[in-house]
Amino acid sequence: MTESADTAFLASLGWSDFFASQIEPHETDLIPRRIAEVHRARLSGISAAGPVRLGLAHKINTADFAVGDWVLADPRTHLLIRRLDRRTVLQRRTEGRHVQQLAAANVDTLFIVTSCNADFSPARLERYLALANQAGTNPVIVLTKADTIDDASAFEQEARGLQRGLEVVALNGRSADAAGALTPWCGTGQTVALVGSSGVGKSTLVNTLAGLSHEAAQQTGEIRESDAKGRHTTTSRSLHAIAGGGWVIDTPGMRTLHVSDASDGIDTLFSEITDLAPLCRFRDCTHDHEPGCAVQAAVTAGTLDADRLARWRKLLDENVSNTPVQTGPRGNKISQKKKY
Ligand SMILES: Nc1nc2c(ncn2[C@@H]2O[C@H](COP(=O)(O)OP(=O)(O)O)[C@@H](O)[C@H]2O)c(=O)[nH]1
Ligand SMILES: [Mg+2]
Ligand SMILES: [Zn+2]
Repeated sequence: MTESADTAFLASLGWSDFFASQIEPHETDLIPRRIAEVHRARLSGISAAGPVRLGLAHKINTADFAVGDWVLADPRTHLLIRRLDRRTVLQRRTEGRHVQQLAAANVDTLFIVTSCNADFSPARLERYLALANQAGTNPVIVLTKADTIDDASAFEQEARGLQRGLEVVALNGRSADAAGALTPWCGTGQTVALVGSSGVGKSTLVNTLAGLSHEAAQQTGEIRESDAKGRHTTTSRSLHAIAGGGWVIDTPGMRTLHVSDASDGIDTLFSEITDLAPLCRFRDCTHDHEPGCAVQAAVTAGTLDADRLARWRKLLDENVSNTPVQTGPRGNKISQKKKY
């Protein structure tokens, strides 16, 4: 393969200057690979020729890698040399665990999927938004099953109010038009992931997106091998090609959500509240009972919904109680810190 074809292929996989600039002078002979599958004892990466199983040194723990990671490998032996820093990382802490579990890396857009029915819950959507913000990904709310109701606009409007500038799309995931509605986030080299409760239509959307380009779908390798013990590992996630050159990652473990390690993500989500804090009389105002509180004044004036304020407080409390004070170094989580 020529160098320019190789460069174009890498770009179609999401390679960018962010990753290229991490290559050290002594590493120019190595080749970049994007992790497509993570199993307990095996990692596979994508190459222009199809999927490749990466060689692992003894000290390597596959749990330290996420689908979507970029790594450098030896071009002859396929031995994995090192992982490149992540642009974004979706991870969660399972109750009682010390380390966070990785779900996906280098995801540009997180589709937060809910349906136009009783599944729609502002509090649940806010949890996913906090996670997306914390991961550094752009959240988009996808309202499925719009075909089952007369008018989805009330759901759309409520969803839009959950975060400043939030993008919201209502669609029928079973129709081919759904892929069209999602194209702004699914262009060449773009990576998306989906989260949401069971039954909202995530798999349907993945199929609609992936089904459009059969050739591209085969490039992901459709690896269906079993592990050494002859059974599929349930923790694996995978990268599927979608029409238009993008990629979609399944995140089966992110159906329910327990928020931790997300204080910056929560600040971004509730920026209309955090923006008011500097206007309160007391610097350490809890916006609960203090005189001269700008947040309480906004509730009284009707510009801030009291339920929204209550959900903010609840999510902050939950985040504090689930976040260990000492977090071990893990990955290189980049949070989009905003200063208010
Ligand atoms: N009418 C309608 N049904 C849908 C839509 N999206 C998904 N479904 C149906 O909802 C059910 C659950 O979908 P599935 O993709 O398995 O949900 P998942 O658990 O989130 O992966 C299936 O019967 C789908 O056919 C939609 O937009 N409209
Ligand atoms: Mg599913
Ligand atoms: Zn206050």
